[in-house]
Amino acid sequence: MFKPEYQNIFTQVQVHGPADLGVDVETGIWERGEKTWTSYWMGKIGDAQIGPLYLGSLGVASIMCGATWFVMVGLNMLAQVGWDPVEFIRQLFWLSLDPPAPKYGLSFPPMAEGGWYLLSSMFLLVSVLLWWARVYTRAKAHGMGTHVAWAFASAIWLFLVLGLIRPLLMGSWSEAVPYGIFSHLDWTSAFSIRYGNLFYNPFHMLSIAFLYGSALLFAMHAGTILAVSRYGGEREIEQIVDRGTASERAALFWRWTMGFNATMESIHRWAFWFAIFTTLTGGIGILLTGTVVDNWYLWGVKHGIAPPYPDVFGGTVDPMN
Ligand code: 07D
Repeated sequence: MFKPEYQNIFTQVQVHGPADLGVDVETGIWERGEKTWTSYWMGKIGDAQIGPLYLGSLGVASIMCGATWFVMVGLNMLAQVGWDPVEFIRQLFWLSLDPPAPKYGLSFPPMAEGGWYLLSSMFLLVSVLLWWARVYTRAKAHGMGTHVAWAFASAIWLFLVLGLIRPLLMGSWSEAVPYGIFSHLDWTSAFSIRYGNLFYNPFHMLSIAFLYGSALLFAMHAGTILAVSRYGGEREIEQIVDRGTASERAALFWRWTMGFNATMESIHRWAFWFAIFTTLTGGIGILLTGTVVDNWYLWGVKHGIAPPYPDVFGGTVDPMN
């Protein structure tokens, strides 16, 4: 019989006890916060207990830099609509803070012609790096591994390639990504077309395979655990030592359906590496574009990946020649 409660996206059980302040950890110069409260609605999607929070020096500095970037971008957009808040909201998706024009190369342009873009970018960069340091140091302070920090580093690698490393190699800040909703989408599309269709870039192919693979793994893992949660399957780690029926059933299910099963540990290693490889390969693909390879379609033809167009219009021509 169909039991809709098993398909519910909301957490089914909320248990409230005394506030859990967590294990004892080093906090540096910052006092450890002890304020907590509970939220029924947060309890629907996660732990109902909010807090205690710990921002620390790195967190405060990161948020200040991030907020500076955000406000700089916002004020530039507001200036573009003559400081009219209604027009700001109406045109928000089209507004954009753009990088300098190509003529400025790697020099610092006038503020209104990309100066604000570069200055704000510096704050964004520092903010992201400080947040990474916070993730790393908090993990250390908790006696944890630094896995989350290294996965985050992979995303930062792609972010750095797009906004810093590739523009430096190309000799122009104009190569960087604009800050705007539609403008960054247009940039992505124009980038692909300019370099002969990114679909032929093998690292874009890999990145997509890992991105889709991450989604598939996530669905398989989440589905499996929810399916055995009636046997306590969501207590994943205990299942390794506290052998019950949940993980055995889940493992056998996969051996029956595909002949092989991941383990309670290895499924998380699969997920971790698929996520990391999405942005790691992506960053390599972007780094090579325009620096080593100027047209991915012609590159694909040359290496037997893509077929050349039929000779009816005089064959495939390199638009750069
Ligand atoms: C972007 C970087 C990390 C971000 C960090 C955060 C802030 C602060 C502020 C909250 C995500 C920094 C912090 C900004 C936030 C506030 C206030 C991670 C990022 C650290 N593509 N494509 C990919 C597909 C096409 C293009 C990746 C599919 C076209 C370009 C991925 C399709 C064209 C680039 C992917 C498709 C094109 C990509 C991104 C299908 C034109 C990249 C992975 C089915 C539209 C990027 C190698 C990711 C890349 C990228 C998927 C099509 C262009 C796998 C499925 C042909 C220019 N594409 N794409 O996780 O790595 O990003 O390319 O059509 O740069 Mg693509």
